[in-house]
Amino acid sequence: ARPIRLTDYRAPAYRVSATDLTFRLDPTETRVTTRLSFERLGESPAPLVLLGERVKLISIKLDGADLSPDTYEITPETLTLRDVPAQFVLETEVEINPQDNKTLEGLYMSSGRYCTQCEAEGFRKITYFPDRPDVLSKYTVRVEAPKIGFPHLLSNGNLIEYGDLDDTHHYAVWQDPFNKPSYLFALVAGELDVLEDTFTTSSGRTVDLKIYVDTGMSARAAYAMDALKRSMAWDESAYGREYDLDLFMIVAVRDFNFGAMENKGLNIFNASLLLADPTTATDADYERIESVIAHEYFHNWSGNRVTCRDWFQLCLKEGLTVFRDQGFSSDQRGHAVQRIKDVKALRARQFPEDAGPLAHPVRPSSYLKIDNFYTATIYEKGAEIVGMLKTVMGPKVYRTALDHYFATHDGTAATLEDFLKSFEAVTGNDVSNWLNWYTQAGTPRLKITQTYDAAAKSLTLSLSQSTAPTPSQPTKAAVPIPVRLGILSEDGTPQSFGFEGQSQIEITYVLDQPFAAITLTDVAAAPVLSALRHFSAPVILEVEEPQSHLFARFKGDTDPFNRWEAAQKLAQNLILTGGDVAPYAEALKATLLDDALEPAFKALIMALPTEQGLAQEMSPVDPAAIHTRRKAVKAELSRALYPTLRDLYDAIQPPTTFSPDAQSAGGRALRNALLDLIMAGYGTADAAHQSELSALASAHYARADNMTDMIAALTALMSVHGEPYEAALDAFYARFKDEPLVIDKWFALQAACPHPETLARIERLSRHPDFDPKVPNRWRALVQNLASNNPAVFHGVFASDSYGYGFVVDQILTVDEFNPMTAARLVESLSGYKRYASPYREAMKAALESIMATPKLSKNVAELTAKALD
Ligand code: DPP
Ligand code: ZN
Repeated sequence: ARPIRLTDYRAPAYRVSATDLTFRLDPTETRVTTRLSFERLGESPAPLVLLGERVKLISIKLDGADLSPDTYEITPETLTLRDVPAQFVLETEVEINPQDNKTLEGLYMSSGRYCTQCEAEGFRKITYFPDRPDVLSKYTVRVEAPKIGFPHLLSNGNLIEYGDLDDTHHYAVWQDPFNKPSYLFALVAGELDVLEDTFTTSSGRTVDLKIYVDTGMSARAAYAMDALKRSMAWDESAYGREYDLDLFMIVAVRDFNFGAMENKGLNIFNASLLLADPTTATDADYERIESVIAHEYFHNWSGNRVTCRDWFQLCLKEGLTVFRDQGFSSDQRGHAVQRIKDVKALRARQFPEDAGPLAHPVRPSSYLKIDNFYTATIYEKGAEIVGMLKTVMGPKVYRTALDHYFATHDGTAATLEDFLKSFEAVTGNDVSNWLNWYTQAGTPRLKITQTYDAAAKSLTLSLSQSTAPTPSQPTKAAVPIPVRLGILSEDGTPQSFGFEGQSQIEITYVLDQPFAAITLTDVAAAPVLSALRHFSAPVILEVEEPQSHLFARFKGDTDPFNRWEAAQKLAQNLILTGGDVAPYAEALKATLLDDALEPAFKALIMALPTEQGLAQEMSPVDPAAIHTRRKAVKAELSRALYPTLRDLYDAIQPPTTFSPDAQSAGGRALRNALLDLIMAGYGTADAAHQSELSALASAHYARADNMTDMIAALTALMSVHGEPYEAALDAFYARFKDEPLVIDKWFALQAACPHPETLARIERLSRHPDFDPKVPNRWRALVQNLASNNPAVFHGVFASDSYGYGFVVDQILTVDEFNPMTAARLVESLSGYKRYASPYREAMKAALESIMATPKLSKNVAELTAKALD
C-alpha cells in the first residue's frame, strides 16, 4: 500500500454546497440516497473522485439524468467521473449492510440500534462522498425506519419535520445549519430512554440537552448531564465560547472503538464513559466521564466550528481540546492533583511511544491508516505544546490569541500554521520555532548543571537540550522549552533570588537554543534547585544533585508537582539502585501526617512508580528484576510504616452517603491507597499478621457501598489470593452479572492480577460465555489489561516458558479479521522489544514476526507491525 503524505496535499477540486441524505434503514439492506450539489473550484476541468468502501451502487444520476456505466469508473475504494460540468447535482443510491458491519465504522448496529462512527474515514462506508475534512457542507438528513423498535430517529442539527409514512413506518428530517465535514455526521435510530435538561447560554438562549441511553438507564446519565452543564458554563467563562444550536444530544452505545465522538449536536459515547452510579462506577470513572463529556463538548469550537484541513493536522483539534479539557478538570478538581495525573498519563503512554519505533511527530508527515495516529503523541503531547504556549505567552495573550484563532478560522478547515499565526498576530512576535514541537518526534532531554559561588552568592545554571534520533529523523533542531524554576534552602524553605535585576521567588526561563547559561543572584545559602515546576515542558529532566536535595523538595517544595516528583525519584532510586528505605519512609510518614495536604495529593504521593514507568528508566529492561525489586521495596515500606498506615486507615470514617465530588473521591483515594500499602506487607508477614490483613481486606470488601471501594478491596485481596479472593470475585460476578460495564471490570481486574496463575486464568476467561472479542470494551478489559497493565504476567516473569505475548498475538489476529482499528491498538505493546533484555527481546520480536507472517493482515495492523519491526 502507498503511504499518504502531507506534502501531497492538494485542495479539493470541487466544493459541495449542499448534502441531502435519505436513509431507508434496514438491518441488512439499508438504502442511502445522496444528493450533492457540486461546484468546481479550479479554472480547468478536473475528474470528480468520490470515496466509497463496501457500498453497492444501485443508481447514479447527474442533473436528473441516469448515467450510463461507461461514464464512470468504480474501484473498491472510489467512484470516478471523468467528465463533469463546472456545476452539477449528483444523485446516487447505494445499499449497505449495517448488521454485518463489525468494523464499527460507518453505519452499524449495536444492541439492536443503528449508530454511526465516521471519524476519520467512516463516512465512505455509508455512501460515495468526497470524504475529507476540508470539504464542508450543510446537511439535510431524512431517516425512515419501522416505528416498532425505532421510535427515536436522530441526526445532527435541528429536527425540522417528522411523521408517519404508513401504519408501520415513520420518518424524521434533520437539518444542520452549520457547514461541516463528513466525519462529523451522525445518525442514531432505536429504542432509547432520554434524560432531559436545559442550559441557558451567556447570551440568554435556552438549549435543550438530551442524553439518550439504554432503556431503564436514564438515572445513570445524571452525572454526565451535570458535567455537561458545567462544561458549557466553563467554556463560556474560560474561553468565551457559547453553544450554537438549540439542541445538544448525546447517545451512549455499548459497541464503540473510541471513547466518544464529537459529531455536531449529536455526540456518541462509549457507554463506559457516560453511565455512572455509585454501585457501578468508580471515582476514576466519574473523573473520566467528566473530562470526556467536557472534551467532546469543547470540540464544538475546537474541531467543529474550526476543523482540520487534512488528517495530518489532527492535533490542531485534539491537542487543543485535550488542553482545554485538562484546564476544565483542573478547575473542577484542583490544579496540582490534576497536573500530576496528567503527567503520569503522559509519561505512561506518550514517553514510551516517543522512545520506540512507533515514534512520530505530533504532526506526522505520512501514514497508511490515519486510524493508527489517534495516539498519545497527538493527543497528550499535542496538549502539552498548547500548554507551553500559554505558559510562555501568559494567560491574557493566550486568550486573545485563541479568540483571534476562532474568529479568523470559524467555518473553515485550518492548519497548525494557522493556529501559530494567531499567536503572531496578537503578539507581533515570530513564533515559527514552535513548529519544531509539531514536526519533530522524540522527547527532548533537558540537562541542567549548577554552580554555586558562595562568595558571590550566585547560582549559575547551564541548560542544554538534545533530542535523540527517531525513525527517519536523525538530527533534531532546538525547541523552545519553558523552564519554570525556584530555589529552596537545604531544609526545604523557599528562597528568593535576583534575576535580571529583580527579586524573584520563581521564574520561567525559555530555553530556545541548544545551550544557555543563566545566573541567579542574591542566593543566600547553598541552594536546592526546583526546576521544571508544574512540569512546565514535556521533557526528561536531568539534574546532577545529591539525594539530600530530593529529600528537601519532598519535604518542603512549595510546588506540589515537584514535591511529588521528588518523592517518585527517591522511590525509583530505591527500587532500581537499592539503598536504605528508612529515610524515605520517614519523609513519607511526615507527608501523611501533614494536615495541610489534601488527601488526594497524599494518595498520589503514596503510589510507587509503576513497573511500566520503571521500565523506561532501565536499560536493557529486565521486567523480572523490576517486579521483584518493586515488590520488595513496597513490602519493606509497608512494614516500616504499618502502625502509622493502620492508624490513619482506621481514623478515616467513610461517609454514610456517597458523593462523587472531588473532595469525597480524594478521601476514598487516600483510604484505598493506605489499604494498598498496608496489604503490600502480606507476603512477608507472619501467619498471625497475615490473617489480620486478610480480614482487613475482606472487611473492606464487605463494607464497601460503592464501586471504588469494592475494586480497591478486590485489588487488596489479590495479595492474599486463594479462597478469600476467589470468594469475593464470585460474589462480585453473581451480583453484577447483568451489568455489562461492571462485568468489564471483573474481566479487567483478573487480567491485571500479578500472579503466576494469571495467564492460565486469562486463557480460561477468553472462553468464558461473557467474553466477546466483537465488543471492544470487553475485549480491551481482558487483553489490553494484560498487555498494558500487567507487565509481570505479560513478560512471563513467574515462569520463563510462558510469556503473555502469544495470547496477545492470537487476540490481535482474531480481532483484525473484523475490527482492524481496535486490533491495531495492541501492536504497540510489543513494539518496544529492542529496549528489553534477553530472552524477552527475542520472544517479543518473534511475536511481532508471527503477526507479520500472517496472510491478509489489515493495513492498520500491517503498518504498525512493520514499523515496530523496522
Ligand atoms: N475525535 C474523537 C475524540 O474526541 C476521537 N474519536 O477524541
Ligand atoms: Zn477529541
